[in-house]
Amino acid sequence: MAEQAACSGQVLAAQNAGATPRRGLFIVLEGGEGAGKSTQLQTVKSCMQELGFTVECTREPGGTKLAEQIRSILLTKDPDEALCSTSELLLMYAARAQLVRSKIRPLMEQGVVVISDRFDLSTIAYQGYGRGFDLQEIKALRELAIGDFKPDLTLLFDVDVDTGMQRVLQRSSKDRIEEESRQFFTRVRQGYLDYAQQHPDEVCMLDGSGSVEQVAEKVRQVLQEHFGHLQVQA
Ligand code: T5A
Repeated sequence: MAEQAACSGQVLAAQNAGATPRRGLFIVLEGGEGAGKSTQLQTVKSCMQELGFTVECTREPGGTKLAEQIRSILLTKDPDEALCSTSELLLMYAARAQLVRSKIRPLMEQGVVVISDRFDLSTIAYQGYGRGFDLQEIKALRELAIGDFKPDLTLLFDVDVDTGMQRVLQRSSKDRIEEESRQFFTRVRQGYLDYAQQHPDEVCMLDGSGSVEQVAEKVRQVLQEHFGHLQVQA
């Protein structure tokens, strides 16, 4: 029920906007650790291809040569020097500014559908709610880094913190941020839930606790509802 309500505004907006997109689309997958978004990236990609779109996938932080170097600083724990939270926040936006300008926007101008594993909502959830940065300060940095650029649709995969952490624990190694506490990830999840509730026209929340195939089926339904009516330009 909440899922349908969260999605309906975006469907109407797309229909009212006319049948033929003049540019590509930008679709983002979001969620806390182990929510299953990277697993569903392939579902989103193949579904949009089946609808006739040319698709490119990327990720945050990263996605370009320079932004991947920033990712490495962000996610690799340095035994000699801790990365401070302010540097972490600024590096997230440095990577994002680079990715939007050198990859996402140019691809969209060619009519490509760009799908990203994480984007700006991650910063609100992790650095805002998780680390405690003021959301207005984050907003000011966002405007500097990417202006008013935002996704056409964000799919938010939601699982409870324990389920997500259990899934991640099964992996052999954790990155620097994955080593944070359960309380940190509880705040991150709250950040996602608050944003989704406040922006139902931007975010479509999906229950990520079912099997991979059950979640994939919901993803296909949502994409069909949002983009199935669009005509792909030759
Ligand atoms: N970050 C990022 C910030 O702090 N601020 C920012 O602004 C940005 C952009 C990125 C890190 O950077 C932080 C957030 C992150 O900590 P990452 O390597 O990209 O790091 O890692 P994550 O995005 O967190 O990826 P995860 O792999 O942890 O989470 P996913 O992508 O949600 O989960 P996924 O799909 O890899 O699945 C995890 C495990 O669960 C299984 C999978 O097989 C896998 O083993 N799984 C399921 N199991 C059962 N049922 C399902 N439905 C399942 N779906 C997946």
